[in-house]
Amino acid sequence: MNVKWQLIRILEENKGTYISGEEIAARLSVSRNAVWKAVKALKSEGYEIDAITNKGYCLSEDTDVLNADEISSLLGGEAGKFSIELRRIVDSTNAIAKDLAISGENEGTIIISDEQTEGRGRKGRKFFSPHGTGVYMSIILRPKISAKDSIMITTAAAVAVSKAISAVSEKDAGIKWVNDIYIDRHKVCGILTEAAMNVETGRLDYAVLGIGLNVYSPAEKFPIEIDNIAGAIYDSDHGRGNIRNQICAEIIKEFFALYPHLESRSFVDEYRSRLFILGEKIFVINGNDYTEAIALDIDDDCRLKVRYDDGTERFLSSGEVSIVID
Ligand code: BT5
Repeated sequence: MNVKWQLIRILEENKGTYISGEEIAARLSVSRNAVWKAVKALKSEGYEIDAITNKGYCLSEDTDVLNADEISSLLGGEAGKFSIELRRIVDSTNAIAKDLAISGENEGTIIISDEQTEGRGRKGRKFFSPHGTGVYMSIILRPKISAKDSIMITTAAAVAVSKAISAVSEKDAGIKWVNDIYIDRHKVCGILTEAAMNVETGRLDYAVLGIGLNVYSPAEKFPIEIDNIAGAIYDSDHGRGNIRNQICAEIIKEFFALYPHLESRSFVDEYRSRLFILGEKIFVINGNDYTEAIALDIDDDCRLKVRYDDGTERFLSSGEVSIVID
């Protein structure tokens, strides 16, 4: 364990109170100068650490900084299966993970960023990914499934994220078919799975599972174009803690518990029970067409069964249409 990581642990244990440089140096068996250097490095990564002569160092109660070592430690015995790479700012974690997957990177490599400049959604849409408030994560997968089952990656992830949110925050997180997680009728998370098929076998060569989650609302509000849609687990003024690392670890644990069951679809009942749109009026979007319908159910392939105003019923596939809630 390097000095920086051991120092974070000590500061976390004493969060909100001062601990002297001398005591930290003694505990880590390093010089006070080495402690000071590690503090400086942590501050540059976003940790709010106060330093007062004769009192020492104090980590602000409101610190919530993403940290790959902390996520691994929260994964416990599972940690060895993953290689977690943390970035401060990237264009898109999915873009990076895709390049790595193409160059042969193993399943279980996870890219997490604190900010994205080109966060992407489906069909060329953008995913707003500001600094310090969310989690933007892409997981490289090499699933042994047929390409037609790839939607199951997204649906398993939707179950995993909603369970992880509820476990960490006790908030009720529901799924909007097919890839969005909502709290109080606001979108807090979007999921984008990008995959490549091996044309000879019809199976997936790799898949990149991208998850974007608003943990805190941004202090300066969401951009106007998504202000009505977007929400977050917590308001911007909510007290912070080690929440983002916990959520990352929970999502990884929950997703990889479902991952062996993509073909058996054993989690579809849970997906269905978390869908909050069933029985509700929705609009089916096909190109520029918006058609009113009632969402009735999903089948085992996670196609959405809807009834249109004229009484006709159809199964919609997520590749063809999107929906908006009323
Ligand atoms: C999604 O697409 O919601 C999938 C988003 C996936 C983002 C992750 S972040 C990590 C990884 N790296 C990436 O580059 N992407 C993935 P879609 O269903 O097409 O929804 C996009 C729409 O959501 C936009 O057109 C906006 O209306 C809305 N939106 C954009 N940013 C949002 C945000 N931060 N919170 C809530 N809604 C947002």
